Amino acid sequence: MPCPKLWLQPRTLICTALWRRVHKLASLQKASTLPPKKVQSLLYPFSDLEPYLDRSVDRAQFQFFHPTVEDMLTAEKLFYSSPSHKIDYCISAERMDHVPALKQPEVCFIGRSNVGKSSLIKSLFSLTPEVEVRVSKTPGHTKKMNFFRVGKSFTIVDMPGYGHKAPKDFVDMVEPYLYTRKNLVRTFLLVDGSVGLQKADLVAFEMCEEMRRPYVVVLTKIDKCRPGTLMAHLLHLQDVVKTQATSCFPQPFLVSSLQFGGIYLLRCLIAHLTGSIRLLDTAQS
Ligand SMILES: Nc1nc2c(ncn2[C@@H]2O[C@H](COP(=O)(O)OP(=O)(O)OP(=O)(O)O)[C@@H](O)[C@H]2O)c(=O)[nH]1
Ligand SMILES: [Mg+2]
Repeated sequence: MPCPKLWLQPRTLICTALWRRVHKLASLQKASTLPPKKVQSLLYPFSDLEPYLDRSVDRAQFQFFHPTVEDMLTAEKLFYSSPSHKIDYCISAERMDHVPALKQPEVCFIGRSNVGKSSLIKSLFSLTPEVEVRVSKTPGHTKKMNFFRVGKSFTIVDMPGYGHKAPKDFVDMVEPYLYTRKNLVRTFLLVDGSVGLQKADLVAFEMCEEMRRPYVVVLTKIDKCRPGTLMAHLLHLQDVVKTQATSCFPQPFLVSSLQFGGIYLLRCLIAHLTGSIRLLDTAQS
């Protein structure tokens, strides 16, 4: 416990406030001190679902990207801000002519309103809590395309959601970006893992397929439902990916932004896709 007197000093107060805001599971290094089973579940959330999967189903499709803990630790370093590697909010754009002219590789997060796009980005940036990513219970909260720079390594873009309470100009705003943004290396299409695929998600799949640009599906809110239910949603999604998608990475990623499940793996995937790290061996299990 800090000396009570120190609490009265403004600098210490600020530092304490920042320190407080860093979640204890934000860093893999800290998470690794938990019991092994918990660590496994946080690092590779699919491992929790395996017992619910029929023996005949090939596990490989859920684990193509399976980096080592060392790789994840290397990726994690990119998510710490420093004077030479500044992580910051850059700009909010409503139209393409407001979009910043950045050359570094970019990834964006799309999905239904309330699916957890901003929460996921907030969780990715949880090692740098001074970067403010706004989340809300109310659907339709994010109204513009919000750009966050991760040094010179890459940019992450938080998009407004589609579906319920989407901004009126959603299509005019997001589609041109997805079609024309040259440095966009991957789109992350988020689907609510606790409710499974909805009609609006299928429309988003179609849009991503029309674009013919590579995208990855992420199942969010995995903490919100039972493993059996999540498994059913995952298998339905896998079926759609296999039968209807050609530009989608065959492995869906599972995350809980509130409990940090899958966050370290996703940081590593982003670092890898943007060419920011070199993996030791992706084929390892
Ligand atoms: N239980 C749980 N709730 C989550 C998770 N991720 C997000 N939420 C909640 O879902 C709600 C919506 O989260 P946001 O991140 O604002 O969703 P969004 O997709 O950015 O929504 P829009 O900006 O409106 O499109 C908030 O109440 C979050 O706390 C998660 O992993 N688990
Ligand atoms: Mg949002």
